[in-house]
Amino acid sequence: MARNPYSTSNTDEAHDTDFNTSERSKDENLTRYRSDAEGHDLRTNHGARIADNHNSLKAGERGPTLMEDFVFREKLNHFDNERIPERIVHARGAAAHGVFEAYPEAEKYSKAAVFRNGKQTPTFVRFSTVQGARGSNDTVRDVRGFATKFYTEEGNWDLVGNDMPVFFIQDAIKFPDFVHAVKPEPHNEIPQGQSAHDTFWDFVSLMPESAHMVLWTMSDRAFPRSYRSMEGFGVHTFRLVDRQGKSRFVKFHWKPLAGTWSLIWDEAQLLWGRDPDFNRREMWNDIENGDYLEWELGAQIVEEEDEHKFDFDILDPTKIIPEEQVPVTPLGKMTLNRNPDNYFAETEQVAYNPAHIVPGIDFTNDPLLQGRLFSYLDTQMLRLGGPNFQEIPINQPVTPVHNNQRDSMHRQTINKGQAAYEPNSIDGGWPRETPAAPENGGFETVNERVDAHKIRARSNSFADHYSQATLFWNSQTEVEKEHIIAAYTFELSKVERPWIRERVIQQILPNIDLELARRVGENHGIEAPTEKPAPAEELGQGAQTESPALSLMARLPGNIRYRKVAILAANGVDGEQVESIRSKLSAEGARGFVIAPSMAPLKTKGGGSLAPDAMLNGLPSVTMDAVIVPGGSDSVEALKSSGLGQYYLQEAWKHLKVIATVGEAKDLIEAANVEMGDGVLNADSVDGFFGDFVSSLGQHRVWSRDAKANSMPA
Ligand code: HDE
Repeated sequence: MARNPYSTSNTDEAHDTDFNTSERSKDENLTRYRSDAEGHDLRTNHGARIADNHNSLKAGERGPTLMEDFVFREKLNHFDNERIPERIVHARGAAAHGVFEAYPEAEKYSKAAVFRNGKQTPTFVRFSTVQGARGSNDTVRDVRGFATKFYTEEGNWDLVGNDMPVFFIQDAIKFPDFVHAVKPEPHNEIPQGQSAHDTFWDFVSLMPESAHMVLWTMSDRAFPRSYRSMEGFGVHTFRLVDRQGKSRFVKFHWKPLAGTWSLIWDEAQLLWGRDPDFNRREMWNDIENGDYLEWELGAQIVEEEDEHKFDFDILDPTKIIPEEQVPVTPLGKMTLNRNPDNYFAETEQVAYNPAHIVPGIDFTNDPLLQGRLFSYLDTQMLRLGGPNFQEIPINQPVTPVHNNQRDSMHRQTINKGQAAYEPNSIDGGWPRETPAAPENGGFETVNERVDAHKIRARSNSFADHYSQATLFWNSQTEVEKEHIIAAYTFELSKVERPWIRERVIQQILPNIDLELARRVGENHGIEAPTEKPAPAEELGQGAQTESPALSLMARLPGNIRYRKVAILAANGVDGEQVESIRSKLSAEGARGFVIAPSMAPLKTKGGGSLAPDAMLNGLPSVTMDAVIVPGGSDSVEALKSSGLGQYYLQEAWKHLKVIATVGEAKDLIEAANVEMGDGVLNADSVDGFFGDFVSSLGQHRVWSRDAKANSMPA
């Protein structure tokens, strides 16, 4: 069993080496804290067995409860104190354990143990939304947090990133303003989990540096279909330091091996009601089913001497480095393969901090990153109740931890010895410093020369606020552009003050693209200017006008792995077809769910019995990626006469999903008033459509249907 990293047994060795750093090392470290009640007696917190957990101690059967009842008092007292403050941002999250395995290439750039060729490092990843409360919805229009704790053999490295590569502001001093503006408004705490309100648009329309990131959040990236289909980014420029001490600038990327696919807005909104836990539930179920989530970690690597060769400042967190200018070098692969045992103990109590780095990784002077280095520990003191939260099992490194930090609330470690200071000659001089080294060394900051005046100002190199927003806009497909126009239109429709809407349409959007401003303006009856109003330095002059990698469509997987497909069925369904559909789907790595009017076992056409997985309103079409309706005339008739059956197809059609029917199931399409063609398939056998079904679903949706989708009343 792995040792408790806080255990105090000193050795005379120069380095701590007696610890386990296998893939499972974090799991083994957690094992000692796991508690399983099976076979155990019910006891109080001080260990006394409880004889009656149903009745408090009273003065007579109908009398008052007695103060003396320690069993009652302790139980209520603990319950009354169960809650801790939720995160000020990123309150709603879901997490999973995994493992990161380094590729051979990685160790060329960093001496960190996590990047040693083939090295396996346990990880714990928490995905989150930003704006909403802990109990809000998963599929809101928002940024997603993508925070990874690597339990490396040299200490924890936290890569606390997002699913979008840029941020709203350039300097951390504006973070409280930004968060106050985006959070529910202070007078009535409305709206929850959304940016569609006055204070958000007021702030961002007064802060042109936010234009690029706001544009990302108006795209369909703002509601990922699954965590597994989401990119991740470290956002800031960091440094990797190799064994020779050479430092290079890097931007970290998580590339999902499943490709990138998102929800669309109407679907995302409906999911708030149909399944507010949509993303977390899917990740949980997929992991339980062995369908693990996988990403490649990559880095865009920039030699120090190339720092100034770009037409933007690489320290500006509102900028990307286009992948066409610096390609992403893969460094390793992460697989999320184990659900937490306990949400509170692990997902809620985990504390990420961008300041947690290890030798071989370093910061840059990005002013947003610099501010973050202060903020996380500070907020965690309040949230987790003092400085000893590093001892909470999920936060412990797999390395031993020895230093002279002592005491405070809830200290668990029993530090032996008398000398809680260094240097000392009483406890043999332990614990001792470790000099920096190519391997197993102490942390050494990159020896960057900083020679400057103290100044409270923004660098001129941060003045360009629009050229990359324009680059993003130009890189979207027509469908993506339409969705962005619809998003600005919708969001601004929720803004009550006309001058804020006007400011966005007349002073921000035209600087990104005149046509974007015109279209959104048209939908609001506000005239957009015909020339870009911002000063030349804010418009910038991005040398690159298009970056295909910025389109979600650039990484459509082409296959149907992990897709969830509804198989609509009622009594009389052709059972053989159901089985054939299911097995063909699973051969492609997708999953079929039999969805029926009720949960009663279905009688199939051939006289067999089939257990439904869910009811029509239990797994509605918004929770599925595609729909197949097998034949069997009684089944088709039953679905036709059900409002929910027809609605299933209408909604799926509206959301651009592939719909396939076998034989007489075509009647359901007609009854639902859904047009054939454009991803609505029919054949006499499952084989007859399955190839087309796979190629359409491999594109995630039937994009060619987008222009007419709004004609469907569903
Ligand atoms: Fe955070 N951020 N942040 N942030 N952030 C927090 O720390 C902060 C920023 C991110 O799953 C807080 O423990 C400042 C960028 C994630 O537990 C807090 C600034 C990026 C998470 C905080 C930023 C992030 C947080 C709240 C501007 C992407 C959730 C609770 C300088 C690169 C981690 C907590 C989890 C959480 C501060 C901007 C990512 C208040 C001051 C940029 C994924 O400390």
